Amino acid sequence: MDIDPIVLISLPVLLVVLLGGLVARGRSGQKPGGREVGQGGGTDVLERPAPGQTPVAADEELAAPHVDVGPDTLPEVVVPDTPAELVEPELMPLGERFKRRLSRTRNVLGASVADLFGRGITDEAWDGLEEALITADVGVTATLEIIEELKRRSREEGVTTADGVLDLLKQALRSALGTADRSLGRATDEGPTVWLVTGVNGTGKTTTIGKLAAVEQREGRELVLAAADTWRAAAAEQLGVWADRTGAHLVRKDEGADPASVAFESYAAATERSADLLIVDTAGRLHNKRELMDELGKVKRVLEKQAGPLEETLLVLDATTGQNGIAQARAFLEAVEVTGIALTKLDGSSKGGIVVAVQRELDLPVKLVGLGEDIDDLAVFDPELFVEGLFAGITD
Ligand SMILES: Nc1nc2c(ncn2[C@@H]2O[C@H](COP(=O)(O)OP(=O)(O)OP(=O)(O)O)[C@@H](O)[C@H]2O)c(=O)[nH]1
Ligand SMILES: [Mg+2]
Repeated sequence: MDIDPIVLISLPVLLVVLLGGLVARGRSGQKPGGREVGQGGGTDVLERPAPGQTPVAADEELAAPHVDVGPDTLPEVVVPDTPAELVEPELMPLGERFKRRLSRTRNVLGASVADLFGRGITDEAWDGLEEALITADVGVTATLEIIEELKRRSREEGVTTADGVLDLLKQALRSALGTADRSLGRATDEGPTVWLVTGVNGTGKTTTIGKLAAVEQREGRELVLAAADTWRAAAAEQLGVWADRTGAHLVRKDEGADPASVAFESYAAATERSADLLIVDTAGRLHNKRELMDELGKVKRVLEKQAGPLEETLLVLDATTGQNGIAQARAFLEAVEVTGIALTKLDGSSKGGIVVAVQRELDLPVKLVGLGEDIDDLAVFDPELFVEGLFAGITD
């Protein structure tokens, strides 16, 4: 085989250049993913440097928190002026989103109501409705109460059609959901609002934070996200992706660092930049793991020491886990005071009735619901629209 002499000469040169590049990369401490991270528990604040701010060495002690900033060391996470995804969002009206995303629960609940009462108000129809409500995870006690009320009212009001029963059912569900205040708390005095987000593994904490960040940034608030999930490096990376997507600032430490110290430093960073809002992500944990629950308590105490009572401690529950999720939530509430529930994955669940059970059994408002995996798939929970969505197309 003939080999061009020019190729023969240039190959070693190419090798030297490549090796040189790899050595330089190794020295800079850059991870293969391209993101620059601090060493030995150092914190990275992935953001543009504030005017006059100077980078601090990356290997200082936890006791002397530092802010590692600068586009020179972190070029790949420079925040764009207006992240593309936040430009002129064309959001589908909330009612329409509920309609589309609740189809699975609708198949269980709405459709069966129409079928059952199609041939009159019979005992079999009531039994069938009871079963459908329990299947949709409304909860046994709430179901029995709702059925009793519906029977009484339909007798008293002379209801004879499926549409009439559906009307009563909608009213019963609306009143079971109540009129709790579902707005997210905001700081009334100086300093950033702080929301702590917690829950068992995989419920959707990080995703919910990302979606929340998009909503808040669109409304013009300056945001800091804290990766107090230090169990896996990937957890901070995941939150970092959301920070990039939404233009929020990220505070993170290396894997294994103390989550409470991330929380501490994130509040300091948020205060320093006069941010409006700090959202703290935590590692998923099982309620029966005492030391992890203690760790969560510590994160909260550290934040409260700096910020006073937190405006929100949100417990994220996965709607697809149904009644199990409620049992887990109860144990959580014993360990840490919670102000509201974010119920995720309603889109993928046929157990949408869990909203009723959660509120009733935990005595906490469902404030947010997750309706999908995308950036805009988060909604402030609205009982009216939820109930309408549940029965859309079933009755008029
Ligand atoms: N369909 C659907 N999927 C969701 C929703 N919210 C989150 N997910 C998905 O659920 C999975 C877990 O989400 P994460 O945000 O990583 O959950 P997490 O609670 O932070 O998980 P850990 O940090 O490991 O405890 C991901 O695949 C998300 O895309 C939702 O509202 N609907
Ligand atoms: Mg997470």
